[in-house]
Amino acid sequence: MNKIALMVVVAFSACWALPTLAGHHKVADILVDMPYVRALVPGQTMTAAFFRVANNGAQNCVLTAATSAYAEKIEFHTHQYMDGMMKMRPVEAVELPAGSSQAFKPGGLHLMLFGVKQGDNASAEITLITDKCGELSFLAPIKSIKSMPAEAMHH
Ligand SMILES: [Cu+2]
Repeated sequence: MNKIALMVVVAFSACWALPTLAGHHKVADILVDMPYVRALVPGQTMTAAFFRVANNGAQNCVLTAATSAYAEKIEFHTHQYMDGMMKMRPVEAVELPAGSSQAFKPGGLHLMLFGVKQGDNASAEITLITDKCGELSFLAPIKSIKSMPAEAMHH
């Protein structure tokens, strides 16, 4: 009788302890907002993805890589003026300190997708990999960008 009573007590205390443990081991919250992938231009195999990523956790994170079944390879890219021209440059990693956010946007930091196959996908699942804050997968709709008005106006 005594043994059974003791086991019940142990089982109960284990249950009570669980929520506390979960709270202590919580990883930083990484959130992605408004993601989209630029639709492939016919004849091309690379494109870019854009979104806003925020670190709402207490831990500083570094985005170290991105993967997707939609692309053979993904790199972080940024734009930089070189020799009077805007050029894209690969970046090894993107720092995401606690409480900060980063915009991946046209003309700035972006995800470069290589080896993309033409298809009728409506969206692409992308996974961001961090050093200490785990991985985050999100669905990015594929949007076609219409003709560029700024270019056309030069003629
Ligand atoms: Cu690029």
